[in-house]
Amino acid sequence: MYETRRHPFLGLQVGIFDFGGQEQYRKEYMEKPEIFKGTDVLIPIVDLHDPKSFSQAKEYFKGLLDIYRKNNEKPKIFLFFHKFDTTDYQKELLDTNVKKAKEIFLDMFKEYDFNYMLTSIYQQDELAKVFRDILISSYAELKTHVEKAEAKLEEIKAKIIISDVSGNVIVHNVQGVSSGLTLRGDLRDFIDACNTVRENIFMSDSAVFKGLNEDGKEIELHIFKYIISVLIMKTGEIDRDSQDKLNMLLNDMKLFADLIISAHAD
Ligand SMILES: Nc1nc2c(ncn2[C@@H]2O[C@H](COP(=O)(O)OP(=O)(O)OP(=O)(O)O)[C@@H](O)[C@H]2O)c(=O)[nH]1
Ligand SMILES: [Mg+2]
Repeated sequence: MYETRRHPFLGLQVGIFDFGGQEQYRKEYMEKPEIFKGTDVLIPIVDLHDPKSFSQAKEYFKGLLDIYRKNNEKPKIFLFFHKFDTTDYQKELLDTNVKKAKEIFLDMFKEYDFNYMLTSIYQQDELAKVFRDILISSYAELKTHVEKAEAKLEEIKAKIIISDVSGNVIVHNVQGVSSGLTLRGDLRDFIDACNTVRENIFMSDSAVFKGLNEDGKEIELHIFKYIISVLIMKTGEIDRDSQDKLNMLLNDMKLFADLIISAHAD
């Protein structure tokens, strides 16, 4: 009927429930409203390549909203207009379907904290950002910090990846470093190892780690408050301006980590 997974993100365990869309499954779990209790975020997904399913999808979503009404809960809703791509599908039809889908679905979530996005499995980087934004949507303050960091990264002449200690990428300026939401394996292992050293040997909340070779290649890892990691990769000295901006970024990320901790406490 549904699959569940846990995904660590910014120091929280996010529980993900993936509900099967087939009729027999829907029938079964819709009769058990308690399954939906405690939902923070609901992501209804519309298949843009299958306009014939739109009215059925609408009925399904209405049923879900009924359940939330009965449970007396109001999750945040992010509607995905999915398969927004032309893989085995015509551009003209896709455009028609987007228009039609918007007419059908956009007015049904008015009473909710609601957003929609056009998504595709072939746009992994976009999807990763969408999920990141959904996961931090409850914390308005965090969002401004992420946006600030995003802007600053463009101006610094070093490769930088900001992630949580589990390797969920928050922002970065390096091509090919992340596949979707998570950092590539070797760097993830590095962060994990440093984080263990931080905890077991340094016994402190924050720590800095460095590695370098004879060619002047350097890698620097800052861990802030056991949650945020900033990985910096440079080849040789970086200019003064970049270094200043980098220091500002590090300060801001330290604050960011503090904010996450106080948000968790709330
Ligand atoms: N073109 C395109 N195809 C996609 C996209 N996402 C998924 N698919 C394809 O759609 C088909 C169904 O994908 P699933 O992920 O199984 O769909 P689902 O809604 O989870 O199905 P149920 O769990 O049975 O409800 C697969 O063949 C996928 O490859 C997308 O963004 N674009
Ligand atoms: Mg599925």
